[in-house]
Amino acid sequence: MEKEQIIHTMGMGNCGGRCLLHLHVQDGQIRRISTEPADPHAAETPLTACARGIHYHQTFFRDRLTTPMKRVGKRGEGKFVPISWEEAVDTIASEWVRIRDQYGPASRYVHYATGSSAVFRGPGLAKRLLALDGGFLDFYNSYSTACVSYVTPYMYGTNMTGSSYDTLLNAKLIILWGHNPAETVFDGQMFWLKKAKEKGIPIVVIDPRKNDTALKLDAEWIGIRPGTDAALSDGMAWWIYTRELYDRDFVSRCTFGFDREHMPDGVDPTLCYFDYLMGTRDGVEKTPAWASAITGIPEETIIRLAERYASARPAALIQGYGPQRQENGEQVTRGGIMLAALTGNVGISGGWAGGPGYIQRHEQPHLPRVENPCKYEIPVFSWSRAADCGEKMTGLDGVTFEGKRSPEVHLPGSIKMILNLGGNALINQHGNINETARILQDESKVEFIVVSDLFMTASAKFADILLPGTSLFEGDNLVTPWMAGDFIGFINPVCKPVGESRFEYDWLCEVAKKLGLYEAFSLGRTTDEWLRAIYEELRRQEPELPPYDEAKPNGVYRYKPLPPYVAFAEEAADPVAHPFPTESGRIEIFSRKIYDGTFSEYVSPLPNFIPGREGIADPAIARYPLQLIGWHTKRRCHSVHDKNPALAALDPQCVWMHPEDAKARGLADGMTVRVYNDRGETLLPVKITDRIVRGGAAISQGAWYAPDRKGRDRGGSINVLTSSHPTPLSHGNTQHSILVEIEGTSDAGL
Ligand SMILES: Nc1nc2c(c(=O)[nH]1)N[C@H]1C(S)=C(S)[C@@H](COP(=O)(O)OP(=O)(O)OC[C@H]3O[C@@H](n4cnc5c(=O)[nH]c(N)nc54)[C@H](O)[C@@H]3O)O[C@H]1N2
Ligand SMILES: Nc1nc2c(c(=O)[nH]1)N[C@H]1C(S)=C(S)[C@@H](COP(=O)(O)OP(=O)(O)OC[C@H]3O[C@@H](n4cnc5c(=O)[nH]c(N)nc54)[C@H](O)[C@@H]3O)O[C@H]1N2
Ligand SMILES: [Mo]
Repeated sequence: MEKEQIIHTMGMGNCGGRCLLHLHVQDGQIRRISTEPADPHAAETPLTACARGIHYHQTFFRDRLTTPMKRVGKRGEGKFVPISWEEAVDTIASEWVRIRDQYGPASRYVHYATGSSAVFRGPGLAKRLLALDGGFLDFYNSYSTACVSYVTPYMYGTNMTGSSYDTLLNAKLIILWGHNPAETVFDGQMFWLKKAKEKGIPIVVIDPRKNDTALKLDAEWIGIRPGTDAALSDGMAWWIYTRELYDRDFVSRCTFGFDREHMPDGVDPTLCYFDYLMGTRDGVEKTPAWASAITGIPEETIIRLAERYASARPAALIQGYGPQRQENGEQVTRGGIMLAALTGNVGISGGWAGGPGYIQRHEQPHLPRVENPCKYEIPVFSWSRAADCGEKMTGLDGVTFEGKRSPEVHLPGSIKMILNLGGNALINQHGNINETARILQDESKVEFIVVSDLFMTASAKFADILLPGTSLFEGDNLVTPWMAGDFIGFINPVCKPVGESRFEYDWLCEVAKKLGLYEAFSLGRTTDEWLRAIYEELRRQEPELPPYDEAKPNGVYRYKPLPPYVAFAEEAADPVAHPFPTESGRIEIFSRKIYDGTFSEYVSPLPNFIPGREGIADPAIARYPLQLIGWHTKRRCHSVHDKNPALAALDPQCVWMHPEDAKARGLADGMTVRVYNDRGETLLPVKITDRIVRGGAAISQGAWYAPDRKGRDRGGSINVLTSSHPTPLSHGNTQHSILVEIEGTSDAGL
């Protein structure tokens, strides 16, 4: 037996963080994975792997795709025969050109795919080649932060709203609002929250579920009805305003749209937020009692929360991205920012500005951009509509031309070719699986689909050409922090690609050769040469970085420690000398841009509560009385690791239900139930728990879609129940807004 060798590398999944992996390799195989210990006294966030990280080898080396294949059955049926790489490349190159010539560049689309979140990866490379070859239909938004990233610039003029996590130790109160970093990681935020807890800082969690973070931090849990968060922020604001607990000085110096004195010219001043709270126009005061009836939170709890938040200065109200994956998710984000501004918690250490919380203190490495000659973009969540009937889509559906969105913009046609490289959002991760499958099964719509993946996923089954990709253990790469962190990661492989699998760059180079674009595409570089060039470019901007060969074997380079950073510190201290990067130079509570805009559905210029399409005000609630939400579970990274038995045990797939709701339906814990609505159904065990609010239900997102012969999902895949309806302003995903009914079923067999 060979002596054990330890290879240092870093995770590159879209799992909310980055971890240092120590691969214990013997005889060419990973025997086990260890990680850097979490020193509770560390000055910087440790890059400690979670349960997923230390089980990666058990995910990535089983049931792999090993040869290129072409479809032989109907699309989606999953019938394939092996082909040579030569045939795969020939077919891709010829379809690529045929579709460009027949339908134009805007018919070619590279789908959102985050299986690899490394710097040098399939989707970015495919876009590079398409851009050199006439162009492609690009997308904006993500499945992660569509609403929050779209709408925060309306208020702050930027998405860079994050402070460094060490500042949380200066808070006097921390509110985690639809935020569950115990499972979602957020670059080690729990490390700082645990310190805050030890320091005695009170922590409150607002979530329809008493989530793992609430348990781990022994935090106070306030259960809220899904999709009603903006009513809670309105009710809190009413109390803070009418009891004069707000930061008058900050509001008058730094904000726009709270009061009549700070409203745009030519706009009726009674359209301001305080008048909305007082019901000047609609006769409804947005009192805590009003908010209580909507949110299901007792009135006294709302009042107490409002008082605590307004008086505990500084206080950090941190929203996760869960609540903004709701219908009108925009309003949740805006409500959070509004509260921070109302209480003067912006720009001070221990406060929190809200928004996506992006922070970047070092330059990031990236593939050099090639300009895309095709100037159309769609919001990513509407891709299935663009595949179905793209020619009907306009600016009102979010289509942009040269970055501008107006009702006159028309998408020239539908998507005809899809490249899905390292993603499962063709089926499993997109809204409304049954609808999407019907669209993709129709070969007269999308004519050609290429998928590169490691496994036979639900999306892979819809490929015309299915290619075996390589995992993080089979190639070099560079990796950036998921969101917050002052380091750069290096991926060091342990073995050659499994079977005939290939990294996307290798076969894209061959496609480029067929197109006569090899030189322009590759610049004659191998992957290793590209990584070195990208790193050297970064090193020019960040001279602190050591030479590549020196840093790489460590798996990480940590930049020298930086002092704590507070977003908007200068703006809040002196908004005249340092205006916020908005039109008014202030935090915009009232949005003139929205007020003047044209939309296909109602969009409010204020951060107020709007019930939303599939929610408490939907008449369908009579038939489907339960509000189902999803969450990102610790056992998976989206759909990845679903088949890893070691991780399955961490959180067996089930639907959470409140004891009263279960009792009313005669359900017992552990029994197989049918969760259904008009879009689909899934059969899975029920977990009866008072960790979820009454009237709510929850299924963790990401489980593998597994239809039985009758077309009913048996995998616990939440996306058979979700819709593809986008939010009104951002056109973001609404995958946490789902009305369902749940019933017992004796039909547990296949
Ligand atoms: N383990 C794990 N971690 C991950 C990922 C993963 O797949 N697995 N994915 C990563 C990625 S790409 C992303 S974008 C992030 C996602 O991060 P988030 O979007 O923040 O994660 P979610 O779990 O969807 O939602 C957070 C919490 O919001 C709650 N929630 C849902 N609806 C509502 C609502 O209407 N109101 C309120 N108040 N709360 C609500 C959920 O119960 C959940 O506890 O996570 C990252 N981290
Ligand atoms: N209902 C519901 N749906 C959701 C969400 C939700 O909260 N609720 N969350 C949304 C969010 S935030 C996100 S970010 C998306 C994520 O959507 P996706 O990016 O589609 O996420 P994954 O399921 O992780 O798909 C990654 C795929 O890449 C493959 N893969 C992994 N590593 C590699 C590699 O190195 N090379 C190649 N070629 N393939 C690889 C994996 O096998 C997997 O099939 O899902 C969204 N979908
Ligand atoms: Mo995400």
